[in-house]
Amino acid sequence: MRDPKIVIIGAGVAGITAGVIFKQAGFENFVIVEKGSDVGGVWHWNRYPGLTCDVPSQIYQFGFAPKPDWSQIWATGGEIQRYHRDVVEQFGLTDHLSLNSEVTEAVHGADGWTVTLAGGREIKADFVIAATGVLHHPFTPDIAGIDRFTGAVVHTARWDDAIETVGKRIAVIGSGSTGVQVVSALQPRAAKLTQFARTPQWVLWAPMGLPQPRLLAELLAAAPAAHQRLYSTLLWSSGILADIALKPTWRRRAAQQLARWSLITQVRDRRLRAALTPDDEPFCKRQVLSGTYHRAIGAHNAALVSDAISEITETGIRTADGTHHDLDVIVFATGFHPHNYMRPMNLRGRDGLSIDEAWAKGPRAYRMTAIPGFPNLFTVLGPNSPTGSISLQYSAELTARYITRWLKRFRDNEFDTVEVTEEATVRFNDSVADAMGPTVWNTGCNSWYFTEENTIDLWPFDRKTMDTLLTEPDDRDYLITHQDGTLS
Ligand code: N01
Repeated sequence: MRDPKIVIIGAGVAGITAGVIFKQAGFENFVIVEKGSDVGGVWHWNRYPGLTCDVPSQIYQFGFAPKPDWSQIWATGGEIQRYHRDVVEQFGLTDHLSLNSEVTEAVHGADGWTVTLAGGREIKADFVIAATGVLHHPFTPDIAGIDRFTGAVVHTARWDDAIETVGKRIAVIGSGSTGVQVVSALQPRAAKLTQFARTPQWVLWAPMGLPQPRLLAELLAAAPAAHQRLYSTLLWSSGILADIALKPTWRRRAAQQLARWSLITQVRDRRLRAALTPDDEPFCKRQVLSGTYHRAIGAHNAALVSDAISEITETGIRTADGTHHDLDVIVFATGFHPHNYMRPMNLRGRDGLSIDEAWAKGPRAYRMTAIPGFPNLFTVLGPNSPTGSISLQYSAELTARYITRWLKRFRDNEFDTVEVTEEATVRFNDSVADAMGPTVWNTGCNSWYFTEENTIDLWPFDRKTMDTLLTEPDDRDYLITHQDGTLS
């Protein structure tokens, strides 16, 4: 029997899940290295005003850590961050954590993995689990004059509480989920709020500030079995969301009509409504939810600017039509580099193959978790993860359990290295490309779901298919080496 040594990179949803599932399966010899100063991943890095999860909290939680007493139906970022901290403590991960530990290099050699941290510390491991997340490299566009501005500049994913926004003239650049939330939060107390939204997005009305009834919390706390049933029911009913995304049925059309209806009923001003009307279909991009945005952007102190930004000056932003907008604060709600995953670290697999070489044509993996050329390395919430159609926590738990199958076999001396084959990866990615055809994501919008190679980096199957693909590894899809050098 061997005791596999495991390095989990990242202490967000994926890393915490991997840690808990490994522990529950009897694997204790792991360290979770995290570049941030706290756990939580996006919920640690994102602290902008108005941050609220757009997935109801009774389903945006780990299956193994039900929380009965969320204060809102859609919890705020701060409460979700505290939940992650509590889970880490409750499930005994604290001693496994190494915070402020950025991995700069992970190299596979004859004696397994060597993981190097910024500062030079090396960790040897039998397995590396890349749980590095999707939305964690902020994207700031390179707009001419950006360094000239004398006011405050901030990206939403690196919010600085020292920035004064009350009574200020604020620009918010971007109209995605983040832009919509931050506009709603800052508008009421701004002197003027101008949103630069070169592409409007459909905003589906939802009462995001709705409190979760205290009685419900008490009932769920008193009856854990009922809580588990509620979670399972919510998981099951979220299949409707996957169905809307995957198939062009009446359900998709009805949901799209709701988004259109939200705009028509919320925005009476015809010019503003026209400016807020997207060209693409609702749900093509990650659907934005808000109960406050349309009111905020229509307020007397708010303005929507659709013209492209031509430059940033010392005192504001000039748009392509020549108008200068005087500003005190510029907020970039311009999203992320979503397809970086574990990069820019120097990750090298068999024969020195780098992840950049392996992903020269875009990020790809087998069933979200294995990459050809990288033995004993798995991703949790890797390429093609179901952002926005299936619970991420559920997907991470399923993937982590799948990985434990390999850990058990390694422990039992059944192999030394395991690496997915190129053929199996191509086969899987071909099936993904085929299944993308009828999805709503493929109806002609420009979203962050697309890679530079024009593939859609999402999960185009339902949850049942995910269960099937990630329950038991299929040895035929893997190259397995044994201690005596034999291959199977
Ligand atoms: O980022 P985005 P986001 N000039 O990429 C604009 C999750 N999330 O941070 O569309 C002007 O969607 C860009 O314009 P365009 C959620 O999955 C979840 O808002 O390229 N504008 C776009 O409007 C979400 O989908 C929660 O024309 C420029 C915006 O920036 C994902 O994060 C909350 C520009 C970027 O939108 C990302 O959302 C928040 C330029 N040069 C986020 N460059 C939850 O509640 C870019 N833009 C869980």
